[in-house]
Amino acid sequence: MAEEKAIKPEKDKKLADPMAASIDAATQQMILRAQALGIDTVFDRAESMKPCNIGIQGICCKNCAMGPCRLPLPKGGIEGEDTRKGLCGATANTIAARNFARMVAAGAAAHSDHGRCVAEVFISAARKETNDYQIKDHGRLRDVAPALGVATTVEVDGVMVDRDIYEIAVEYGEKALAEWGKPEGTLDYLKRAPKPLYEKWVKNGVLPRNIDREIVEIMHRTHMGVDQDYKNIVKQCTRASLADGWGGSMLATDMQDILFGTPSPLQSEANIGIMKEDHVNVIVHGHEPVLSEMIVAAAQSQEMLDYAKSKGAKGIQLGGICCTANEILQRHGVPPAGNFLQQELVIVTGACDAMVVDIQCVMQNLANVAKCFHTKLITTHPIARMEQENVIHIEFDEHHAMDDAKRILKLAIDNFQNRGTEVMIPKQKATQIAGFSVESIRYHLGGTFRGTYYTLNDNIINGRIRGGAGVVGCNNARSQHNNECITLIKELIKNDVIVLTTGCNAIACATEGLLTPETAAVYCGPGLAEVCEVVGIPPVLHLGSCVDNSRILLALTEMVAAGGLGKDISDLPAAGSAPEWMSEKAISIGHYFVSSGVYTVFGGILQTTGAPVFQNYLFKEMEKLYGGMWDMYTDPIKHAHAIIAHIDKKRKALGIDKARERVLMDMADRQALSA
Ligand code: SF4
Ligand code: MSK
Repeated sequence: MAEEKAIKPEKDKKLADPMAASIDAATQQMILRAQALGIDTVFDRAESMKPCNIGIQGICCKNCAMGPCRLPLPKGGIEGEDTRKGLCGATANTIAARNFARMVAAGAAAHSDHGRCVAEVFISAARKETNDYQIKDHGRLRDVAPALGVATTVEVDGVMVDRDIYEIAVEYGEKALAEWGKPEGTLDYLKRAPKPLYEKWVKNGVLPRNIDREIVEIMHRTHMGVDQDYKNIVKQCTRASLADGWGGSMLATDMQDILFGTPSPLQSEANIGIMKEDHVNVIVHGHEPVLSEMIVAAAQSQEMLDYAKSKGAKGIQLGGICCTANEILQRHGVPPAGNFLQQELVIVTGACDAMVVDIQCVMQNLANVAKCFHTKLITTHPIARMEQENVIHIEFDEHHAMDDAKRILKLAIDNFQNRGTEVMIPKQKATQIAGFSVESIRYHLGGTFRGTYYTLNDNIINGRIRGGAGVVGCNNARSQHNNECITLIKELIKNDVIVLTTGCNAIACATEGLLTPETAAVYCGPGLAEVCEVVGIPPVLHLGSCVDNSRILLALTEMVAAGGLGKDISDLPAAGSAPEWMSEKAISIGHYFVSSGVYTVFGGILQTTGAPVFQNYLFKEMEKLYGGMWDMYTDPIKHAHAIIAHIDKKRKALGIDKARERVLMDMADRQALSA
């Protein structure tokens, strides 16, 4: 029982103010409960540990044992020459650029290694080495196969016929996996980008050669005494981040869609209140959907349902945290129980019978919180284990995936009877529509011209929709949970900016009820509200998990292809944003968006402020190379208006700045506009 195992609150320990820590009532309630039980959470730890003032500015180097070398900005700023240097002579620009590059490398590695694992499962399924996974979405495979040079038809007796789908899958899977380490050439998927963007990458010499090489090269270049030109380091950041966005992440999304189905809109719920007192509650957390897909299937099996009933439960309630949540939400409607900062709190309910984690964004303190309750914490991935003794490791293997999933579920079901009596599940949960993809947006916003992004572009040209913003990323305990995300997005949709969202930001939107078509009438400007009402979509479209930011790249590419809004992504009235970012993956995402021509604004602080010349390169000079640039705003309203100002600048450049009555235009008219 929770109270028996709880740690006594430390005297004089600083505790978070729940109201200041989160805007979400369920979160506030669970923070209070944790504090009453003497269980510390990330919110309390953020009170007692403040960030290092030099590290946060990006100007601490620990790349060799002569350091750490710390280069604080002089009080009053730098006048004249910046003479700061480390023992080896590394300047503040070099140090900050190296630190930034290592974040890109870690982020790109995380996404891409996830993609590699999916590729391996994909190949097993294609070769029929496992019965648990099939090639599910044949149409999607046929659509993307040519991008890796895989033929979908074959000549038989002089006639072109469809190739066997499993034959295509084997060749596609093997070519996909080769993208991580091919010895020659450049990544095949880069050619999916608009031609002018691809040409910019060629001109600037940044086409990634293979995924692993670009990440390794960052680690080499940032080793002591190698690359000491911040511009050259940023160039490698571009290569590695493109290898993530247009490589590892995009391949992961495609292969997951082919294996598990391309998402299409569905209804679900979100927040801790999705947990049920009379059900076995199993929470999956992390990023890779390969195991969680099996857990979903196992939880729906009669065998498991009967077993749960035999132990006194009414059923099995699955829920998710972080991006594993988004993966099983978008394909099966399984509701997320919360986002990154809520992971400890679902255990604090006392009703979490098992939490199953895979990779990324999993707090080690989960083990300490689980120890205070009956919760079984189960790690499943060979590269992501925990040192605490109460953690169970059940290693997942795609060759007996269903058996692994059932074993995990049985553990959870057996544990149902061990619950204490002090269960407290907050009531809060909200309805959401999730599961948008490039394909479903094309369908919903394609109007009578379904098959293109015609209607979306047309509504931007006629001014009903002012522009678009991809608002993505994490929560960060240094700011009020969900506040920056929600304040920013409400301001954007109020100003007729349609929002595409992924990751924990999407879960924040869901818990705040922004992912329903009805939201439009309450929060949107008149133009966006009208479009949402006519089409029946929410003003904020949930596009999935962190690797699914690749969907946003392709949605922008579709907008360029549909015509009327310029010739490149950088011409579009669109922007990117990560208001509550915390992960290195967000830096890789931000950099591939910037390098793809997107003005990208981060909330909180970027660890670049201690090196103003380097920061200026990211914030201003990069625009000359790729058309996109970084920016940073702590205030979410100013953040929103920086995006709106950028959208208006692009509208003006396109000649569509004057709001106009909707005019029906044909393709020639729209092409004339972009000429
Ligand atoms: Fe200091 Fe240079 Fe070593 Fe960095 S690489 S810790 S700046 S001596
Ligand atoms: S999970 S990377 S906290 S979005 Fe993708 Fe959320 Fe950020 Fe992790």
